[in-house]
Amino acid sequence: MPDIAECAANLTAQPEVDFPDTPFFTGAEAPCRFEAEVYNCVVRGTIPPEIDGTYYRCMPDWSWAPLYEDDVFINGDGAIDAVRIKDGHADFKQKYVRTAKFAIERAARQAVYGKYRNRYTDDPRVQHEVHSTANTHVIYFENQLLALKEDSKPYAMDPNSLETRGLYNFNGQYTAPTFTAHPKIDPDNGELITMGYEAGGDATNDVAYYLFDKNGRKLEECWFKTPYVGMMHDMAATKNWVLFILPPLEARSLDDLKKGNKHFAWSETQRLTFGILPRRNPKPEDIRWFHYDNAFYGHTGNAFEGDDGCIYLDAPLTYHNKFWFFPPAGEDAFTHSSGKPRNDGQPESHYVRWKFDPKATDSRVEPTELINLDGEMPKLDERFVTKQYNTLFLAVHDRNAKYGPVGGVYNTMARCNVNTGEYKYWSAGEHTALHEVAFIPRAPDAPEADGYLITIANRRDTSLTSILILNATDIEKGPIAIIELPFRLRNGIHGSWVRKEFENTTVKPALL
Ligand code: V55
Ligand code: FE
Repeated sequence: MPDIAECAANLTAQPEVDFPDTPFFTGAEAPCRFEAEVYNCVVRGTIPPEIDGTYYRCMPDWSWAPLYEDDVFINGDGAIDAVRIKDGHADFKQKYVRTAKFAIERAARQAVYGKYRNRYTDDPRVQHEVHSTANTHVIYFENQLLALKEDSKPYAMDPNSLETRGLYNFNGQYTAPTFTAHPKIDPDNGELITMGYEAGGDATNDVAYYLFDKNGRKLEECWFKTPYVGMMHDMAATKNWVLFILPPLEARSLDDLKKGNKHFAWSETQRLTFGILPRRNPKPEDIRWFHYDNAFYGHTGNAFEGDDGCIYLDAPLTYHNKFWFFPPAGEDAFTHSSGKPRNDGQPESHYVRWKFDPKATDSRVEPTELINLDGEMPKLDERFVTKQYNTLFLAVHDRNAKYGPVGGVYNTMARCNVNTGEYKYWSAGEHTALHEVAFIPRAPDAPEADGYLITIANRRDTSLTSILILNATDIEKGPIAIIELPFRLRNGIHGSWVRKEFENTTVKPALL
């Protein structure tokens, strides 16, 4: 008589939920597909009483088996986790963003949207302009959450209930169809510095830069053209400048998209390119381009202005295509060399500083190494965004770890001094994937990087997820509190810590 395991193995899942048998969809990355609420989670240790706020993060979580087996991790439906912490207790909530895609596919009871950012691969039932999965970052602005995906405008959500309120266009002031997942908020005046790329439509080299004041009133709008169409995933800002970054992940032509190709392909000839634009009163012709070699840029650490009038940009620099799942056109993602670390003795990546002199006559820039660590998902004390800073938190990959990265998995958190290159770290061990950290200041006026770190740990040994709180000044001791969830989450992308103050605000009604 066959036992339950044999019976299950012999029965095929219904087609709409028969997920591909690949690392993106199985084991620790099998879709969760639930919404959840856990009141008063099990907490080990002590959550410091001064921590009062909510940690939000985005997790791509497929509702339906993808129409194309080779679709990429970053095309899963966005689910938002919220961890409300108050008086040493933690309550957890998780909800899908009600995107147009989510609603249309629920009605169809199967995937009908096609490949990542390729509308020409959709089932004809889609018939919707907006393709956002809202799966990349969630920020707090104007008393609401904005769930972000760089191919669309934000989705606004209620910060308490996590209900989706709709697409948000800043009350008609934001007309570009796309919006970065990495806008910057100036800690001194609350301004939102943002942009959309491919803003003239798929595969166009138009970028729309916008500046909003803290109440969401538009201060600046400037459209300009880039030298090529790269995946402009992150950006940077200083007090007087905005920085745009083009890595050589090049968008395919409209014709290639219509043939069903992936949206991006790694170019082995395009150069990592940087553009600087005045933050205030910019004109399209003001943009100044700088370039380096063919290399990968993922996320910004920080940017600031020096006393010498130059602009500095700090970020990890990777010497191969970290987004190996977008190989050069016509090449195989799993085997092509551009997606693998080079073996010429150069580090895989390190944290570097770029210097841009607005008066320079030479457009070539060279990096200076700050921290000799191979890492990504840089985070800082966000009270120092746009300003000179000392401390960086970086997710790094412990070489002894058993599990390789699927969609960017790290298991170690480092606290780095960007001026000396020194670092301390804590490794969760080989069974655990750590999410990017968010920094929680100990008090509003605490010194830089004096506070706590919050992050999510996916344990492969127990198949359960925990939320970790570390003392940021004592990182190597590991978590001081562990919030245990009674289930497993998937790896997420980005998150935000939001102090308690939204609770007394009225929520704005004007949405698309
Ligand atoms: C990134 C993530 C995305 C995306 C483009 O981390 C770039 C980089 C989660 O979605 O669409
Ligand atoms: Fe990102």
